[in-house]
Amino acid sequence: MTMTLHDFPTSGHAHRIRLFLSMLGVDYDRLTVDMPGGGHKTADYLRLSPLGQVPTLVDGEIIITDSSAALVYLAKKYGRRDWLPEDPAGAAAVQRWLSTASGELYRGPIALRAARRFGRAVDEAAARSWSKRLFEWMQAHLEIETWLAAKHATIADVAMYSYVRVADEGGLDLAPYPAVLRWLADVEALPGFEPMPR
Ligand SMILES: N[C@@H](CCC(=O)N[C@@H](CS)C(=O)NCC(=O)O)C(=O)O
Repeated sequence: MTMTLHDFPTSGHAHRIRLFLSMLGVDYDRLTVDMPGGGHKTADYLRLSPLGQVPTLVDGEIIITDSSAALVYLAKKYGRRDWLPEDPAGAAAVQRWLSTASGELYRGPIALRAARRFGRAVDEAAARSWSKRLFEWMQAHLEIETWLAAKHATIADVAMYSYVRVADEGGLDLAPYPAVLRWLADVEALPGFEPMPR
């Protein structure tokens, strides 16, 4: 049975999953949720996703309502240990960045983009401060390492890519972080890459 991704084009959370499915070469059906019309808060959609959030990945009986969880699921399902190492240190290194994708990335660049593009009420000073701390850390890490969590690309890179790529939509300039720009280009050169819509 073909998997279905409930998504929204400008959602970076949804893009993470589309990007990984494309890199894996896996076919799936795509259903656009009418978020501007409140389609993510209807009774039908809330039965799938109790928090009323996009994306949701449905694979038969299995329903996954979080982008990081979906990346883990797909890596495990398709047996891709290169994308999700199973040794203790390797798995922890990936998890470190999955947590960052739901934590500091969300509090910083994602919040600023949501404020500018979708009018979300945001503490801009706090979001700018989180963004600076995050990008300084990524810059220092990527000056030494090619990828975020291993000597090769992993789902950590997929999870972090989408919203870092469109950080400028939140008024953030990546020019002071050349190693981050180099890393973005390296993700874009991976087989099966699919761009984040603007
Ligand atoms: N933890 C979720 C967060 C998803 C998320 O925040 N989605 C946004 C759209 S990009 C959303 O549905 N916001 C509406 C809401 O939270 O009510 C994930 O990683 O997939």
